[in-house]
Amino acid sequence: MVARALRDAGFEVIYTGLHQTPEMIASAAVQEDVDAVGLSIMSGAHNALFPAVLAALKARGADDIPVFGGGIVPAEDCQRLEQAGVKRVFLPGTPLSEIIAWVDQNVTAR
Ligand code: B12
Repeated sequence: MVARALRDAGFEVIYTGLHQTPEMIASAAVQEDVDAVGLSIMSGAHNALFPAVLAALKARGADDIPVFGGGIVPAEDCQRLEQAGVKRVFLPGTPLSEIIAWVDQNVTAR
């Protein structure tokens, strides 16, 4: 739904599908020369997976690609993830218009 909303708002979205490893995500991001990576994590593994994607991007010299996302994430973990370098984590109930406005204001062409 987030991918569709961003696409409808005019952004080019490459949706890589479910159950990707951090390495697969980082490789695709570098290969496609993206301006940002958006992750959706519903499994409770956000504290492991967000940092793993940041590390996989860094290993490819691509740590300038901003990472943001959302999912079932307790509010206290949001702050920790944002301190660890995730640009923004959106919680359930966030209006899609708020996500679109954030991307519009915070993601720029690299
Ligand atoms: C549809 C669905 C699925 C589909 C997803 C299909 C797809 N292509 O997206 C499938 C069947 C694949 C699935 C899988 C899983 N699911 Co599921 N799923 C749902 C369900 C019914 C709806 C989620 C949804 O799409 N909501 C609509 C969107 C727009 O809202 P949202 O999810 O709340 O997201 C908002 C924010 O979190 C944020 N956001 C979320 N993702 C992103 C990404 C970006 C880039 C941004 C910017 C923002 C953002 O913005 C959204 C708008 O407000 C929920 C129950 C529910 N009603 O929420 C369970 C639910 C999320 N699933 C759950 C679980 C456990 C799983 C699995 C772990 C199951 C498993 N064992 O494999 C996997 C995890 C998959 C993953 N990659 O994380 C649990 C999570 C429980 C928890 N962690 O506390 C839920 C809450 C069901 C439940 N009550 O148990 N699921």
